[in-house]
Amino acid sequence: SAHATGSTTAADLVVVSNRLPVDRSPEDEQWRPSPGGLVAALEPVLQSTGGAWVGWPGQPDLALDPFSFDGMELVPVELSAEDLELFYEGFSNDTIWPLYHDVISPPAYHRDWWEAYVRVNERYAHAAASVAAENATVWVHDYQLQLVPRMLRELRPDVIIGYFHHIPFPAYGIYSQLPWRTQVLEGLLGADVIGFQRVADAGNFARAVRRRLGFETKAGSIRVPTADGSVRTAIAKAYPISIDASVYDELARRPDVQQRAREIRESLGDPDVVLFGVDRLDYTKGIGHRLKAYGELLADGRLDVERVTLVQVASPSRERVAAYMQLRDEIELTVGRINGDYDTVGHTAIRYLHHSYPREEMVALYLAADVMLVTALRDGMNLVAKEYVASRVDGDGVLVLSEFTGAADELTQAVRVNPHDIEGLKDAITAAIEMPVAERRRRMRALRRRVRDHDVERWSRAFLTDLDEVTR
Ligand code: GDG
Repeated sequence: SAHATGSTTAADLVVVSNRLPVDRSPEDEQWRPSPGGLVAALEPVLQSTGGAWVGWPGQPDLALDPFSFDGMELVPVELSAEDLELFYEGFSNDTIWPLYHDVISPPAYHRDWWEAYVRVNERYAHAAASVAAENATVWVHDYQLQLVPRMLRELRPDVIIGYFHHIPFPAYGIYSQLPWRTQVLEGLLGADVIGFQRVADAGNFARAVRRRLGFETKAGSIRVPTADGSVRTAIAKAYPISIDASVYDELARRPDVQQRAREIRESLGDPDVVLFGVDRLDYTKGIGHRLKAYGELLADGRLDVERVTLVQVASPSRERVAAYMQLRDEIELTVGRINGDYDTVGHTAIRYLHHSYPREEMVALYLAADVMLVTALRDGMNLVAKEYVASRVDGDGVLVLSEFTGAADELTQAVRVNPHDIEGLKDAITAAIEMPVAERRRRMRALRRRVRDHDVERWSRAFLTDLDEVTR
């Protein structure tokens, strides 16, 4: 029941993110909601407040007027092919992304990328300023838009501004590489509330502000001097994001989804143990480390392909960025070698899938997986870990979880790993496979309680409540 009609109104709540929460189908040109936790959490709030969402509609050089969709006002920001190359693929995904994930891949610093980042952030700030009502609340999302809070404050000193950072914020020793480190901090400090995934990220940010700008920070409050010579307070605090757990719970209880989970196991040759990994094909996710550990377990004879299969979904991501092309080549070479060495005619070591799947299929895969492998080298949160837990309505299944994810702060009953320690990772995988059923169930019960009680609705409420308490 999604109707798109042209309109413009002033909104009391405005969400700003790189992408609008809709996709236009190339076949029938109709807008459809893009599934995701953020949309699920914010859509009801926006609908009840008559809110607006500012973002890129997903196609280059598409000039569109604001339109209503599903009870929200959508405000498209136009990005040219050049903007996408310099601002999105360049500065966002080849400078900030690797730098903020502890330089797993070397960040590239290019002045023309930075100039595009400034120019495009200005465009988002103007779009938000144009749609926000008097004294509205504006909630800006993520690393592509770090300059928007300050730009927006200059354009619209009346609005309350929140910013949520979905990825890690690195230690100062790493952050300080950024040639524009001062401007980015000043950009973020335009917000009244600056939210992070983990307590450690908020701490890293506050330290960077102290070291770089010399502002006083105390227990998450930052004293920011203003142009008129007074001082205002910005809050830097952790709000760990989550998922709409009930959606996964309901899907996992559907008979057709459970039937599909059984079919998946059958089509894999009915192995005793299914190991599962699903990630965007990204160098932060530790897919190579996971494959190395698994390959060695097969080589050592500790695992046998007649008994065990690894299913790895690697969804296509950022395919025009060189580091991602190189990663894909590396991963596919490794998968080919392992399969060539260990496959039998009837059984495969790794079922590798470079595809994106509908959510039903994802949940069926979660249900089919005895052991879920999340081995990220650095990850803001990692929602896959939470989705696996929420999908295990049978109370079984083991989560192996990297300590370098935000999720590890919360999901303490997972089997914790340091993915850099290949021996430790191998031991964790075998421990997960051999874990007695009583222990599996005890751990899963605690994990499920955590995810159910801390869902995405609670996350957005916590953030918006803190924003509500800001006074101008
Ligand atoms: C960033 C931060 C933070 C993946 N493949 C398919 C598919 N997915 C879905 C997963 C999950 C989402 O994509 C991935 O979320 P993650 O949290 O695991 O990782 P990032 O994409 O890197 O997200 C991260 C997050 O923002 C939120 O703040 O947790 O740390 O890096 O929902 O299920 N979904 C479908 N088909 C696929 O093939 N349907």
